[in-house]
Amino acid sequence: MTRRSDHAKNLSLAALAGVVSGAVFLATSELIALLVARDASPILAVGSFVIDVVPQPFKEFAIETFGEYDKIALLAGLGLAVVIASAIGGMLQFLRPPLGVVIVGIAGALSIAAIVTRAAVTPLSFLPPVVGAVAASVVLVLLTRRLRAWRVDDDGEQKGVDRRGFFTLVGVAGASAVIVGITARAVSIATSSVEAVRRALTLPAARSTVTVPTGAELDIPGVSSLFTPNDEFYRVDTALTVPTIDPNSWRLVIDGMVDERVELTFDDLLAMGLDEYAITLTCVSNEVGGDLVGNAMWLGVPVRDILRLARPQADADMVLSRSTDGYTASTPLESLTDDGLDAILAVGMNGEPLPLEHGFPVRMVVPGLYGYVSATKWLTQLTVTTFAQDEAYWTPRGYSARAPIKFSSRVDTPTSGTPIEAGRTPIAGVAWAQTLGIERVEVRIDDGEWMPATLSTPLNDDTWVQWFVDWDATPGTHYVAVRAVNKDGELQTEERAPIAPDGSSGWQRSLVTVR
Ligand SMILES: Nc1nc2c(c(=O)[nH]1)N[C@H]1C(S)=C(S)[C@@H](COP(=O)(O)O)O[C@H]1N2
Ligand SMILES: [Mo]
Repeated sequence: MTRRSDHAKNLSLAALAGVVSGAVFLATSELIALLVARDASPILAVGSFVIDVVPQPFKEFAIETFGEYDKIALLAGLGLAVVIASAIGGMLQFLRPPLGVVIVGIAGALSIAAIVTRAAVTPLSFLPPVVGAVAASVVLVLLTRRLRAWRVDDDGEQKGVDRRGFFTLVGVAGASAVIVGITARAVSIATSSVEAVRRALTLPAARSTVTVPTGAELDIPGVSSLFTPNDEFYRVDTALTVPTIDPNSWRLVIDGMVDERVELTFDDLLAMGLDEYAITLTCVSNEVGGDLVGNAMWLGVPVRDILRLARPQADADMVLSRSTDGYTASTPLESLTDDGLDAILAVGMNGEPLPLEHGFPVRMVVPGLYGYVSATKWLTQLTVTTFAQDEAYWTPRGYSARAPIKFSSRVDTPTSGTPIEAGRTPIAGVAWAQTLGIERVEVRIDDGEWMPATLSTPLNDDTWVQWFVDWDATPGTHYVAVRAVNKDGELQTEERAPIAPDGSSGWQRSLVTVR
């Protein structure tokens, strides 16, 4: 073998030793996290940290490109980064010891830094990365010693022994890391007993229910159902892993500019009496024609009744709601106290307790405001304050502190991707103008006249309505445009706006192919 190819082989083996040590780091820290500090998994802490610090355009890119899989994509990217860094660490340890161990130490330090930025830090939170770094360093040192002995120092028979020693250690450490790492994570998810608690939970019956009028749901294939099933409801949040809160230990603190600080248990909240509310939720990141909007039947308690217990002071103008994972939203106080607005703390969604990913056990839902300024999931605190004094999670990240929903309309069927047959076919979709209601929806084919659509019977002014027009589709490609008019008589603006800083606008115009 030439010296050059010898060198290349040494480096690849050193890289392999590094990758195995990296796996040992992750697996050991997952195991220790499972045992002593569940929220201190280095990979998840670093992932959450990345979510909080990446610039806004990246986040938008991730949501647009990966959609619901944005978090899986992030973890895959992080995994790749770990593999590359570990391989480099292995090569450095081989060429210039102890530089590889230094890299492991840096990884441990970065993990600790990421963990302490999380909300749920405990005195034991530093243990998983520290133990992980120690275990990884030991394995890295042992492996590079063997490798050096086999490839550089030994002659003759001893070479075979060192070679076997190297590969045995690679195999044993690598396989154990994979098994321990995956098992620890799986056990951590499975033994989060909160899902079991949720399944066993029966919420009290609603004192008042929402009557769904006949004609509220159109019978047209392809149109969004009036109520969005929970498992199809869009999910948007900054939580890399879904927070798990046991309702038995849940507390809501109402503090800040109030006459009396109040603390409520889950039972206190239920004892206030639950009512049904149909409210359509919308995300500020919803593009024109997008699907980050959904309608649900919520079961909950008006926020105004809860704030009243604490008696907000006269000069307050905002409520900063906080979730267990540190996320915050700024909601105008008057949107929560107005008697005519059904801002609620929800515990139920479409007939069951809130799903974990939609905020179990308690979230806020406010008609007419984008989710990021109102719909805090995993809610634990309501701080009465002012816009001058406090800001929420998205405010320094390029989004408005106040964000009423821009009313909009969407075509559900036909879609741009699927050609349709010529002949009579319905064009149908949904339109929403939370708190005001939709007056009218109009559809235009190509450069034709705007045609009035037929609306479903509205549930209330806080929910979307379905609409349709009967179209005699002629072969070719056609532009289908839609726009709505709200009950104030305002026409949906044609002017295009991006989602930042306060929501997209414009008319949806989609190209439909007719055969
Ligand atoms: N704790 C927490 N609550 C949150 C968020 C979040 O990131 N963390 N995102 C908000 C945003 S931007 C929206 S649009 C809604 C989405 O609620 P959903 O996931 O139940 O549809 O939740 C809001 N509540
Ligand atoms: Mo959102």
